[in-house]
Amino acid sequence: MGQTLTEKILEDHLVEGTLETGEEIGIEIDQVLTQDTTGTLVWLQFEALGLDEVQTEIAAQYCDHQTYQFDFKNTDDHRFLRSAAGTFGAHFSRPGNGICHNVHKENFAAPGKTMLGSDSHTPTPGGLGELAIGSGGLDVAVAMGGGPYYIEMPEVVNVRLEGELPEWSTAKDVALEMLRRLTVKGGVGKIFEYTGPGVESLSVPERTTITNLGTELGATTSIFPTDEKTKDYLARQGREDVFEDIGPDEDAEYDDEIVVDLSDIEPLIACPSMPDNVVPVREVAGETVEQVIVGSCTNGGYEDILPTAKMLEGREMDKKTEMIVAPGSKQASEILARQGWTAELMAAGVNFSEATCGACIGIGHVPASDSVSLRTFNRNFEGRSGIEDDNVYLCSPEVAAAAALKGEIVDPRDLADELGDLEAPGVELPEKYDGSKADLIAPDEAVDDDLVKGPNIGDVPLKDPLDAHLEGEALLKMEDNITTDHIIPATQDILMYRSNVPKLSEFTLSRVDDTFAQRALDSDGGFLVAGENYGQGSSREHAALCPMFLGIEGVLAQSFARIHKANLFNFGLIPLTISAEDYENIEQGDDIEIVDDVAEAVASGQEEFTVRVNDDWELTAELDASERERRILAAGGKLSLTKQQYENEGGAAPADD
Ligand code: MIC
Ligand code: SF4
Repeated sequence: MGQTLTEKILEDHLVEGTLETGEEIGIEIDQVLTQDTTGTLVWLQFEALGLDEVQTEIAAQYCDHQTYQFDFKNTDDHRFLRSAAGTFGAHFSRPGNGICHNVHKENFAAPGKTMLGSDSHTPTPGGLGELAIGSGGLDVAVAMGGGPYYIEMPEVVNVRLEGELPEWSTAKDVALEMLRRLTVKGGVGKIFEYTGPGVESLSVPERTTITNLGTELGATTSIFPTDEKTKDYLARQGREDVFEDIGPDEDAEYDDEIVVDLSDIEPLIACPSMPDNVVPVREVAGETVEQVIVGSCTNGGYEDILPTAKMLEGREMDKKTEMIVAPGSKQASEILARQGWTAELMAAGVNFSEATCGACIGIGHVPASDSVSLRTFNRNFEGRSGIEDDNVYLCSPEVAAAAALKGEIVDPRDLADELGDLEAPGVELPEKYDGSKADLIAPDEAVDDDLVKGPNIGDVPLKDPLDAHLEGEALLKMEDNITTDHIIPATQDILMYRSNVPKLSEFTLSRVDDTFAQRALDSDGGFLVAGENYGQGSSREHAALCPMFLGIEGVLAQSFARIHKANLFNFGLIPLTISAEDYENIEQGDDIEIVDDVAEAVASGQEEFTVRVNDDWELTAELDASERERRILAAGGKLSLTKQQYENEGGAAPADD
């Protein structure tokens, strides 16, 4: 039987387990990526583990999320990250050089390699045939020290692309179509492998837009085979030498198949406030738009900004609308500037930002109250833009530029009819991606050889081993699809405490209930209750670490998002699955008691737990955990467990068993 591309790459990197769906496997990691808001904990944990040198082929530390450095704490984080990269042997990308996924794609992504990153959009280089997975920071620290990364072998789904995209339809619309069909939880436990005749019609940047947005489906990752287009892209980046011709066998067997006919795709838009709230643009046409932003790791490349420049060239934006271009990388800005496109955009009324995540997480360009903002980003979770009750729509750069011209949401095809001389810009790559590398510091150019920690950078707290008896109040009952942005928001006022867990914890779940953190501290622990897909979105391990710091013992939810569930194990919080009926019956404030001897039951592999509610009624909750995850939970988290193992093994290979 033939193999899928996923199976081929995993088999090449397999160090434990077999490639059976649902089985836990350990894989060797070739490349790691960290960024500024998760990276500080990565390196603090790397240090706490007693590791002293990066073991992966490539490790890259980017400073991209909070590059404006509004507070010395941000700048201290950046200085610490530079010192950690220098001390331990990672590449360092300076603030303003660009968003991690964009800069990584340009400089390091390579077909056939495995990669782990402490950011949920790490799958982006899947567009070049790299198997790239997002995870919590501790998993990245361990992988960087040479340890395997463990996951449950996902289902591999074949997304067969047929036909070619019509004019004005884009890769973003393909990704939005996937979200429309499958929803934000449709990809949990799955890897999407793109195949079929439609693949060759898409350029590498278009493919990476699709793999980037695969994260919003909850997928483990998404991947494309390589071909002449991949080779050509790498050659234009001056890295043809890393090209490998890889793809699935012709008779590869997949767990499932989805067919997407590209020729049926029309301009789509995700309405507030979930990426899967997708409709055709024409259905919401006419809505006044006050702000348009083109950028982010999804659509912030040269190839995304150029179409908007072509559309705006020689025209002026509507007077009601502001438009910001936030390039994904300095490489993109530099090439656009050299070619004169920056000036064209500016002349049309556009403002340029430095290359940063910024507005994507509410840092800068916060929309006005009661206004519509159209963004080419990947997430529009409520409040993420920096204002409660926001109205953020997600769309392609073409739809964004059309709205800037018209001052309202408009299908670009209709605008083209109206204007008569507006041509579909299509996709164009530069002859050479010849941006400067001045902002990328290689390990052999490092300027530091010791860690530099400012006063806001603290230690990572540890939890005690799991107790036999767990009891406490249901401190908060939440609905479906609670994101990690709800648990630990990423806006500027809060982001600057990412390296200071006690302070950051004060903001835990503040977006759902601002009395929560204090109530948790006062009640010395307790439980969280949630509906489906708890913890979707970002990889930030703070969303598990802060509840742990506040004394939370566990989460009872109908289902969990993949990365967050791994983070709950990593920080010693028990994730228990409950039925929809039991979820309905539990009330906030109820007393929750796990009747079993929890420490014993977790260690012995018990799957069903009896939970007594208010000493009145009982429910059965399930623990779906591998042996390794049970050991982590029992030890009070992965940091404690891995530390013990390193000590016992005298610093030997950091496997989790
Ligand atoms: C996001 O898009 O939500 C972030 C901010 O990039 C996060 C990482 C973080 O919380 O620092 C992610 O996607 O993992
Ligand atoms: Fe940055 Fe937004 Fe991409 Fe996250 S999704 S890496 S915040 S641009």
